[in-house]
Amino acid sequence: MNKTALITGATSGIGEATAILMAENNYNLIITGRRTAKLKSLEKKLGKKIKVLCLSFDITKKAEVEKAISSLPKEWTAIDVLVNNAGLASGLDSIQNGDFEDWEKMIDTNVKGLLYITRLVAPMMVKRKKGHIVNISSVAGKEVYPLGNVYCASKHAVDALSKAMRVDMLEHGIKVTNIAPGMVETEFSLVRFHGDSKRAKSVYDGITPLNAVDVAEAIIFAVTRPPHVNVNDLLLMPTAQASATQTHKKK
Ligand code: NDP
Ligand code: 8X3
Repeated sequence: MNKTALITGATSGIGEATAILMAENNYNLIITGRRTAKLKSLEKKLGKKIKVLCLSFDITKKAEVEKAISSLPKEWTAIDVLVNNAGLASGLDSIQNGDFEDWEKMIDTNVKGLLYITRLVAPMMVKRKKGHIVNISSVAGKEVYPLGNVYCASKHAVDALSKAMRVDMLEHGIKVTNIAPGMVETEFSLVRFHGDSKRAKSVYDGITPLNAVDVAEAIIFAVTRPPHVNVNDLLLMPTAQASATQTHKKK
């Protein structure tokens, strides 16, 4: 029988690539994000091979998350894997000049949104005494970099929550994996720079960043280990990036 995965932020980048790879690995999928048209086109693409349920909601809105999860049809409540991927950076500025709206967006999405969905899905896993929660953190959850302050803080929170969830889930036999990628070329920089595509593209000038499939493959590796093996934490970097602050750019 196919397993079921719920992936947040499946409308682009890492989440979309993970949905495609999980479908290839015969998972039935609950795909989520705000852009309904993108969810529908992914459903059309994957629905020939596996079962797909689209849930369109804003993860920062607690009531929307509660409504979406509480209205899951019974056959979709046996969630084997939760991929907490939805997230974003908004802006890149010093602590003294940062924008409150950017800060709230990052904290509401990366920390509070991740908590809302986990709070609602984890009890279903506890009841079944099985499941796997995969949190997409970042190298920014391990180190800070100039002007990254609040984004880095939000990803440090994800890193801490992965550790905390692992402790709480221990007696229930539920796995928790933290995946921490370095630079990945997705819509991430476009969102960070509020739609400035030239600036977004320049982030990757002179280096070969990770792509979304590279990260999706790491997620597949983690969720396909045998029952007695858990990948606790995986830091995945482009070869041209040694740390949050050090990249080797070709001239
Ligand atoms: P993308 O911008 O391509 O994807 C982000 C996804 O998050 C989209 O599907 C988006 O869906 C969803 N999302 C954002 N805000 C909300 C919201 N309020 N409600 C619901 N869904 C939301 O970026 P990535 O694929 O790169 O990012 C995925 C994760 O990986 C993030 O957590 C990011 O922090 C992390 N990461 C990214 C790295 C990178 O360099 N790209 C490196 C390390 C970690 P929609 O807009 O449809 O709502
Ligand atoms: C995204 C990667 O280096 O911009 O988490 O923080 S980085």
